[in-house]
Amino acid sequence: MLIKRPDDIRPSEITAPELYARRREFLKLAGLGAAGLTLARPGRLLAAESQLPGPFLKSPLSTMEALTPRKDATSYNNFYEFGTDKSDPAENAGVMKTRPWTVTVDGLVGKPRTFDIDEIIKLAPLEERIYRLRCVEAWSMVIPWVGFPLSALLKQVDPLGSAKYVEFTSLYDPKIMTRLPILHWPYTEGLRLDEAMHPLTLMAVGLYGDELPNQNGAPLRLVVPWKYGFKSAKSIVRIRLTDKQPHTAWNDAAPNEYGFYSNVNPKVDHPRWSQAKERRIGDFFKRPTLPFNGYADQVASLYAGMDLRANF
Ligand SMILES: Nc1nc2c(c(=O)[nH]1)N[C@H]1C(S)=C(S)[C@@H](COP(=O)(O)O)O[C@H]1N2
Ligand SMILES: [Mo]
Repeated sequence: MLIKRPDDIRPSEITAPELYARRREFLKLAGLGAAGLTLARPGRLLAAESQLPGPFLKSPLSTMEALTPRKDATSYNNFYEFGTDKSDPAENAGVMKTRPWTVTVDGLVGKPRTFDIDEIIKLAPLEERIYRLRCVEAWSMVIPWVGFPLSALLKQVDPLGSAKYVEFTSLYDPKIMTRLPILHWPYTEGLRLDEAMHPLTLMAVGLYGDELPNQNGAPLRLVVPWKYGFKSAKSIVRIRLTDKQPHTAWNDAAPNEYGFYSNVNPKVDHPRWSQAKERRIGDFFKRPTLPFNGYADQVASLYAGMDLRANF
């Protein structure tokens, strides 16, 4: 049960009459008429602060669960480049410049290319996708992302038959980021190519109808909803297709604690704590953690025949 505090309600959530009229005009222009069901909530449609091209398609892949308050999703973060406390990224990430920004997509591809972020944003229609995010630290949130399937970006560069994995590299700028030797910088993550091409795998450029705040990984971050949160690399500058399993920051730092696959698995405990339950941010009581974070129907077949205890 979510009760909004006044300071959680943003101007863009309050639909002024003139904005509402403009929205109806817009729908007419877009030929969408009464198809409002497929669009994002009215109050978000014309969010003045968002530079993202809308309207956002409402994804049928969204969970119907109550959203985590925007304030929590943007102030309780993990982004170790900006500090290890949950409040550090919101306090420190503001100095990161997210324009101009380029993302190089290369490696085992037919057409390697460096994209400008504003080009990427227009590659595919943006969708609002509400996903659960389950952190390995046993807390979770429900976040309305704005983004597009990673497959739409990968198709632009023609992956070669020899490509088996995808490596994601985050920005590392020691002038503005921590030099703490907890992880090897830059932060990297990796997926198998079939995981990367799965329709649930999202490249996010926004949340709650607006552009991503820096602390959430602006201007482009990965979201893989059936894996622990740390798989979802933030502020990505490079995506490389490879034939070998990529190194990943957490696996390199503590291989016995963080595997390459990192599928949410309530039966495989972290060496230092149980993964059977999780605390939804804002809730008092813990709830059981679901296999693959509740996305088993869609993704379990990717791992048919694999021992998910050994491949944790
Ligand atoms: N570059 C980078 N990406 C990162 C991290 C990080 O420290 N650095 N933390 C990860 C972890 S542990 C989680 S749980 C999610 C948190 O995303 P959020 O802050 O948007 O909720 O980002 C992931 N992506
Ligand atoms: Mo995490």
